[in-house]
Amino acid sequence: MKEKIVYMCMSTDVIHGGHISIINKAKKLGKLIIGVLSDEAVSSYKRFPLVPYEERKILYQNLDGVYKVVEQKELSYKKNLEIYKPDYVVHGDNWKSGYQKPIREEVIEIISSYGGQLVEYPYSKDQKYKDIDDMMRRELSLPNIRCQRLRKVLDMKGLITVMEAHSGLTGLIVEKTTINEEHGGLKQFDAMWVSSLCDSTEKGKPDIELVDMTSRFRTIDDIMEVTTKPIIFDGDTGGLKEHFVYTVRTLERMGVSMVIIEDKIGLKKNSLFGTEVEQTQDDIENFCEKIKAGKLAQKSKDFMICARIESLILEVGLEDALKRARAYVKAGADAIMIHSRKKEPDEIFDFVDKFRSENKITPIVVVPTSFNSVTEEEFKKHGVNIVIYANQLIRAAFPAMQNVAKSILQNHRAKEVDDICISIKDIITLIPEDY
Ligand code: SPV
Ligand code: MG
Repeated sequence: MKEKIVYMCMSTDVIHGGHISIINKAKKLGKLIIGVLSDEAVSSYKRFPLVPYEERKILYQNLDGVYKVVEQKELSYKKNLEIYKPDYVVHGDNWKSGYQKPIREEVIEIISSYGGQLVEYPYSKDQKYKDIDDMMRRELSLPNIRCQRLRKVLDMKGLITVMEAHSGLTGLIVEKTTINEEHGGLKQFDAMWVSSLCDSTEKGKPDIELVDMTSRFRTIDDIMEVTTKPIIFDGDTGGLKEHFVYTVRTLERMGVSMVIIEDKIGLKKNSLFGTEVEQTQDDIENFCEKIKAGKLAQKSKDFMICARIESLILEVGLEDALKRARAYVKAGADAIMIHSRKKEPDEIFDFVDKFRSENKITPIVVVPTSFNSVTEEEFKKHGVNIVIYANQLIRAAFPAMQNVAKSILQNHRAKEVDDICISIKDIITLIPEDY
C-alpha cells in the first residue's frame, strides 16, 4: 500500500517540546511534508520572525522524521494542497476560532474534495511555551533589532504601510490591529509614525516645533515600552545642524528606525496650511549640510534619514522638487518624502514617476492625507515604498470624545453615552498587567 502523505505548516523560529510532540504524532501518520511559511506571511498574522525563512527552512529540514520541506508563500494552504494532495493535514486545535478560522475552513473544503482529512491535536497551553514566545517578543523590542526591522520589512514587501501613534494606547492599536482580507490573507500595519502634528495636538499645542525633543522622546518611549514594530519619527525641520546630530544619536540609541526632516527653516507651520501661512524653504546647500551631518553622526548602518521635500506644498514646482531630491540623495539621504496638499494625486505621481525613472532604489515616502483616494496598490505601481497614515487615529478620537462630553452636558448624566463607550469591564481588562 502507498504510504500516506501528511502536511503541516510551520512558522515558528524556536522549536520547543510542544512542536516536537506534534511532529512526532504527525510523522506516525505517514510521510511528513512541512510547509515553511514565508517571512511576509508570518509577519502578517503574528510577530515578525527573528529567524528568517531560509534559516527556519534549514531548522525544519534537520528535524528527525521530516520527509520534505517546502515553501508556503501565503497563509492560505491552497497552492500546496493542490500540489501535494496530502491524505492528512495536521494542526493544533487553536485555529478553530480567531483570524485563522477562515484558513482552516478553506483547508477542510479543499482536502475533503479528494478524501483528505484534517487531524487536530490539542494546542499546548503550557506556561513554559508561552514564556518562550514572550521572551522572543521582548527580543523584538530591543533597540538594535527594532531599528533594523524597517529596512528588513521594506526589502521584504516593497511597499509598507505606517500608522500614526501618539501614546502607548495608540501604539498598541497599531501593534495589534489585524484584519482578514478578502483573498484569505491577514493584514497588519508594518510600522508606526510619531507625527509632530499628533504629538503636539495630544498635548493641546500647535504644530510649530513647540513641543521640545525631550517631550517627543518621552512619547517614543511610552510607545516603545508596549510595542515591537519599527518607528518612523517626524523630526520637523531637524532644527539646527548642531542640534540635529544629537537628535540622530538619541533616536538611534532608542531603536527608532528612521527620522524624516523637512526642508524648511524659521517658524515651521504644518504643511497642510500650504501657502496660507508664511513658511520658508531652506536652501539646498544648507539642507544637504544637515543631512550630511546626520549621516556622519549615526553609529550603525541601519538607521535611516529621510529628506522631506516641501516644494509642492510651497508651490515652487516639480522641477525644484526633483532638483532637491537629486541633491538630498547625493548628500546621503536614505529616502525621499514628497508631500502635497492637493486632493488630486497628479503632482505626487508626476514627481514619483520622474524620480523613479532616474533613481530606481531610493525609497519614496508619501503621506496621503489630502490625496486620500489613492490605494496602496496604485502607489506601489508607481514605485512608492512607504505610505504613512499620519493623523487618522487622533482625528477619529477627537469627535468621539467631544460627542460624549456634549451628551453628558445635555443630559445631566452619563447613561446616554454608555452605548458609545467601551464597557468598564473591557477598559479595565484591555491592557493585561503582565504585558
Ligand atoms: C505630521 O504628521 O506631523 C506631518 C505630516 O508632518 S503633515 O501633517 O501632513 O505635514
Ligand atoms: Mg509634522
